[in-house]
Amino acid sequence: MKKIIIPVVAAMLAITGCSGANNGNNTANKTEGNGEAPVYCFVGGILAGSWENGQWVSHNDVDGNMDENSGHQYKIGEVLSVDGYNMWYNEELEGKGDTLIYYGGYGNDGMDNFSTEGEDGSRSIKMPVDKDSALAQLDFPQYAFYSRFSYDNDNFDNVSVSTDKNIAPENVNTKAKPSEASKNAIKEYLEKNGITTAPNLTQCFEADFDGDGKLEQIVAANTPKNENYVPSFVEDGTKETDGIGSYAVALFVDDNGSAKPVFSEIRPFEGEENAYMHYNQNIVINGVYDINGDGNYDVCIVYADWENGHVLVSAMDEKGDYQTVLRGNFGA
Ligand SMILES: [Ca+2]
Ligand SMILES: [Ca+2]
Repeated sequence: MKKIIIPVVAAMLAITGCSGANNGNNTANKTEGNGEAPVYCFVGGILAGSWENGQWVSHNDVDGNMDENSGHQYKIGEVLSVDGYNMWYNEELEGKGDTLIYYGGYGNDGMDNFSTEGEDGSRSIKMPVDKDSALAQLDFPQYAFYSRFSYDNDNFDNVSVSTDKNIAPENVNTKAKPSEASKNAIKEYLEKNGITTAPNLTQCFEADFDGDGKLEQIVAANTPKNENYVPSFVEDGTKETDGIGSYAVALFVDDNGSAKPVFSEIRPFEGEENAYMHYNQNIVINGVYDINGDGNYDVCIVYADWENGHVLVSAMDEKGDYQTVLRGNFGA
């Protein structure tokens, strides 16, 4: 079990010169009653949900429902009555943002009355929002609401959380070379699901994620595509469809070579008529963190599809299987 290292966070904040890091004004972060502040989590600029009262609360349904009103409706006063969001990128703390910046989306008309317009047409709201204000009573937009916490850095919408705790597991190699076991695991997993399209590993994270002294890998794989993002099997104009298809998968590969899916979207190719469905299908792992501080790692994912997509957090359950615990939807 790893320990949370708050001094490291404080030191990094000091180095990056962020305001609000050490002002001791964390009262807005506390819930009345149980003392543990909720941890709100944004992945790829979309609110995925929170960890509160000992459980995950998902912004949209985790079962795949793309309905705009699915899931948990947050209030602005919940999400923005904190003193800021710590922004993580590549397993490191980039800084803390005390302003929500948004560019559009659904259902944000009310927010516009309380936000400031920037030169680029974006709008911003300074945190913490007064919990008793009219703004705090508004609903937080539930679908396709893209936001970030700083103008200064392209990485600042990667993974953002409302906790000051260190959420990065120790010694994560984000550019690890996929092991033979990982390569085999992806190949076998695709074949087991009827896909013989060439395996194409796009990311590999390596660490002792479970604290047993041995290294595990989390690997992502996407359909091979050309420079125009067209899946190679579509471009080939193949009429042969057996076993061909697009995929976006992430596997956890244990040190003994056994693998478990962290995320899996597999789509068989059925010929020209459904070719477009394969174009944008893509998974990116934005990071592996411990958002709720329970010692188990939580995989933060952005999955894009043809006309929509979602961000999600996948966490290991008591049986050792991965389940989507947080999800936020976006798209047309
Ligand atoms: Ca291990
Ligand atoms: Ca965790």
